Amino acid sequence: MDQTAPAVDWTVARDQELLRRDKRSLGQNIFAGVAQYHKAQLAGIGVTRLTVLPPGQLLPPSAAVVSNTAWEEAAQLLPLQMHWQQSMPGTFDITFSLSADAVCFGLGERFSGLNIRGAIHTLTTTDQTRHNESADAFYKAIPLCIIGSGTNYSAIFLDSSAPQRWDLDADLTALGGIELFTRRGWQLYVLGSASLPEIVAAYTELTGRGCMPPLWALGHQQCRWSYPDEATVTHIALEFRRRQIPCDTIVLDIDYMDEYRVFTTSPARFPDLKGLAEKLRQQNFKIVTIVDPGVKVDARYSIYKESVAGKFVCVNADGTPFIEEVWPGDCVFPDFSNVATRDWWGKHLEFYTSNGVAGIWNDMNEPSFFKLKNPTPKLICQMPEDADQPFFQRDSTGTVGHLEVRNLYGSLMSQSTFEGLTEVEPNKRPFVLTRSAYAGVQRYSAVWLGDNMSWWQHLELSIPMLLNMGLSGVPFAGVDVGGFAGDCSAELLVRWYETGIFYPFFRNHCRLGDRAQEPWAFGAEVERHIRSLIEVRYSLLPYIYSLFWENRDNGAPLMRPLSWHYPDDRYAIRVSDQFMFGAEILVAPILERGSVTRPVYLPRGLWHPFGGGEALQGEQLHLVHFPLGTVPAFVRDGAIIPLLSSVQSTVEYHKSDITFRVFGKTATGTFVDDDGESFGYASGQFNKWQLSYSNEQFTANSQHSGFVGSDRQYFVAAADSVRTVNLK
Ligand code: MIG
Repeated sequence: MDQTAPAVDWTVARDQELLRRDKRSLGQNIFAGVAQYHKAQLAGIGVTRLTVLPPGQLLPPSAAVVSNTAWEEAAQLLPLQMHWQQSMPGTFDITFSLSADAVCFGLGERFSGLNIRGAIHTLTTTDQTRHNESADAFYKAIPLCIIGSGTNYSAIFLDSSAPQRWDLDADLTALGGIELFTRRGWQLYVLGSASLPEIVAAYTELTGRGCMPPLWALGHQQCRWSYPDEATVTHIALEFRRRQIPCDTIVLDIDYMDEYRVFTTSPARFPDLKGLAEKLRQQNFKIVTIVDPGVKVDARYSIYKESVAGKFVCVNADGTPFIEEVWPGDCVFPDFSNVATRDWWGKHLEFYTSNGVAGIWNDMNEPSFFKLKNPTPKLICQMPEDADQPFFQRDSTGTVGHLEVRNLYGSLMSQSTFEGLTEVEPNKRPFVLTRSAYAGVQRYSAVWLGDNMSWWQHLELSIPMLLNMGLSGVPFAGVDVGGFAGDCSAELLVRWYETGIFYPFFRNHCRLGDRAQEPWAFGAEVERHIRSLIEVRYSLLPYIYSLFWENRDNGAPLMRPLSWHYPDDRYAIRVSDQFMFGAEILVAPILERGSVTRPVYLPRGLWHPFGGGEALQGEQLHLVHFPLGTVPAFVRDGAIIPLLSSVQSTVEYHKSDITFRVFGKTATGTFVDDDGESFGYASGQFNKWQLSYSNEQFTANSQHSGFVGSDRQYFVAAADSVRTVNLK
């Protein structure tokens, strides 16, 4: 969108001399506060923690760290030959060594291949409208970087919500550096060394893991900016059913509101949201609505009046509400750093739940403004003093300049949303989706990677980008299937679905004014391919569900780099265009227009093409033929995959048959079952089986039983025969 000139210059102290600071000689250390060193064991690995408190500063509350491990004092030495100092009043510098063979993963949302080494990465939440190689700062700021190779990784987690600039050997000097622009206290954690799975387990123990997602949220979600009225929404839902294309959710973008006022609906176009939700419920559909942070300045609008009267909003230096423009026009912005604001906002979510809305989509929460540009991170060289901050927020330490806590805005909005939803419906797992996020967001929300384009390159990039999100602790992630902006093509849409059925978060979304891309938008042939791909997604739901279960246990993401499971494979660590979907499925999609073959690297072992056919031998490259509409995946020999029989939505899940498909002569697997929507599992209301197959015998060993409710038949499919089994 066209943004006018910034009213306030967000970059202060852009002294060109300082910008040219030599990384290798950082000048004088002016630090005069308190630094403490501690160590602990987390998930079985060693962690060192540094706490830095400038004079007169309290440690700001951490939005990320939830672990209350006992820390003991440690020597003043950090791993990785790390050094740190305060170079200016608003700047800290941290340097570390990067060995020649170390790769770097993580840092959340990066427009990059899997290895993010060799570049500068800016962490300041930004409504990044240009997703191209020049883009650096993105919507999310997750300061966790994993460094190493083989079975030997370390990770650096810099827990500070202030802007950070990570230099991962950009000048090829085998040095890493972090510039942290803050005047407040901060903590740095160094994890490892350990294997990649151990590092992620420890990091997610430190910053928490999500609850089980509601099953429906793992189904297909259909979105569009915007389905303009109730009739269109109903029509779209009925088209899915009429065409027998499985789908669980229709997502409402900003136009359902009354002039973009949050917590309202348009009287003309959405006069009866509750009735609409009920009509869709009868067709086994859920509704998710977008909720932006901006609250329209309007003296007759109760949310606005409450927000100002309750002092729940961000303020100017003189204490008056800070006002900026977004979709509704002039708006005030809830200060989610303030607990009282989070409670107030969370309570209002009852507006949605009481109207039958099943989940909340938080957008524009970097926060994004129409006039005021995002901080220009390239030019920041220290945190401005309070007097020069664009506006102010409040946390438990008192008033704080926005830039110090900006990176938390999206996460804290998600927290408020998650807590608000659980408050209203305590025994329902919330579904929250957010665009902006900080470390730890996985406890509250799923994420999508914002405004991608309907470009082949963005399909390709979705793989390493989502892999790095998963390694950064956030498993429930996806990108807009078909691409958000620009016109999608028939071929691209089918190829995108071939990959997208393996995104943990699986949603088709498209921008206002661009070519429609619902599954039927390109005619019968394309529709037939997409239908069968979405059917595969639904058949995989029991497997996908068990992967979320595993994530709860050990933090493992669903999408994993090959090296997660094959750490000694020196080729696997370099593969950026394939991924493991759990331990058993390897996905290698076609990512190029007009292409029907691609090289696929299979790690050691035997691999079965997902759609059937001769198994392929691993530890080599294969040229594989994937005609349009193929599931571009291989199953590891030795796996048992639970597959659901065909359904139109997850409402049918507990009544539909499950087939345990055995790949190979001896195989193992797991199957978990629960109600898919309550927190009953946390108090033992679930079933878990260890599955095995050998000598043509299938056994299901019950490891836990506590859920009664599925009314289905089970089958085993092995070596061309299918027979029923009983699960006890
Ligand atoms: O300024 O709500 O990333 O998914 O459709 C654009 C309209 C605001 C940006 C989101 C996109 C959404 C759109 N929003």
